[in-house]
Amino acid sequence: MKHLKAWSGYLGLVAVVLLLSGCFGEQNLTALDPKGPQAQWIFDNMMLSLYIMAFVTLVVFAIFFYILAKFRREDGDNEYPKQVHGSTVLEITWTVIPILLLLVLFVPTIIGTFDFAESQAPDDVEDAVYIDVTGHQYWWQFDYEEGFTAGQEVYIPTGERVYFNLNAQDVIHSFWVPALGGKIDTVPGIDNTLWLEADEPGTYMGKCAELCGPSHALMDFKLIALEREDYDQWVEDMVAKADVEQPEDASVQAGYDVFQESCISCHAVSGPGSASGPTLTNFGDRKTIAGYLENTDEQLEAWIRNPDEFKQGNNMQPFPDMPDEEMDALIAYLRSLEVREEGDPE
Ligand code: HEC
Ligand SMILES: [Cu+2]
Repeated sequence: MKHLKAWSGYLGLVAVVLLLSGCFGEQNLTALDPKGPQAQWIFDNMMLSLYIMAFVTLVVFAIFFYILAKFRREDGDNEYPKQVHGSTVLEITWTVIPILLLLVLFVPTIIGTFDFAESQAPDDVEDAVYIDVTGHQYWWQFDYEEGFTAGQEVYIPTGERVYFNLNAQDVIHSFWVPALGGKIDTVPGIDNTLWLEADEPGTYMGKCAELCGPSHALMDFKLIALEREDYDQWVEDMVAKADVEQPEDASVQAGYDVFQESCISCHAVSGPGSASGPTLTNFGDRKTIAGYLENTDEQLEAWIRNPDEFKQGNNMQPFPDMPDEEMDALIAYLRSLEVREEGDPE
């Protein structure tokens, strides 16, 4: 009975793990369900090493149990069997086999590692996308060649390699989109490079994968892959939006004034952006606030009044005493900062 209980406990644990891995799968936050060629490559090699390990384990255990059975002491065995010391054949065998197995893993690993760090598209590819990534405590900045900046959400076209040049402003972070490929550190003063490719349009979760301070675990971002023509449209809209200084819509003028007064020192809404806070050119399109809070008006107000409640140790100034009508105007203005329309492909 006791054993049965212990076993049902283990089974329960397995069920929970399976359930949890299910949730991760849905948010595209798993390396076990690859959505691009690089992630597929990593997955295949992981499986290869798993099969090799399983094979070695099986062989070793098979020999082990065979020997246990064969050399078991029988009734009447009162003497030591013949003792063997050293065997050149065996020594060579168990040295050569692991070398061969390691070579099988080594060669593709080296080829892949160099391929992933490729920083330039081949000459015959004309309109490859290059994006500069900067890690900050605790948010991500994405600078596009077209002269605009996005924060927290990076847009790429599907079906082609997109080249990232990665850096950090303060401490070491690590850029990781598990469903699309390998992670790479972003290091102040050092340029690291990585390309990623998404097979299908979709939203892929990203994480900071290097402990970088108290809110490290909340340093999430999203990679949004669009078909090439939708992506080109998005770039065009972002370029147009990044040129706008004054709001086009007079109803948000009051909020714009509050923003100019209190927020513009850290947050750009146009041009190539700033480095002290996320650029908000398309904040209205964000699925989340600060990478992880649902983007609702209530959450937005709570964030502006006390960001530290959500992300401990972050570098935004709190505005606990902002009058309600200023807050409402400000939120209306922030909502107007969008380039995507309802019905645009996700
Ligand atoms: C001292 C600089 C500073 C000031 C002033 C400031 N912010 Fe921030 N803000 C930040 C930083 C830094 C972050 C990123 C926080 C994080 O995620 O770690 C941020 C994040 C945000 C975000 C989330 C952005 C995103 O991409 O999801 C919003 C919205 C925001 N701020 C609004 C405002 C508003 C509105 C004001 C003015 C009332 C303001 N901020 C004033 C520095 C500032
Ligand atoms: Cu980080």
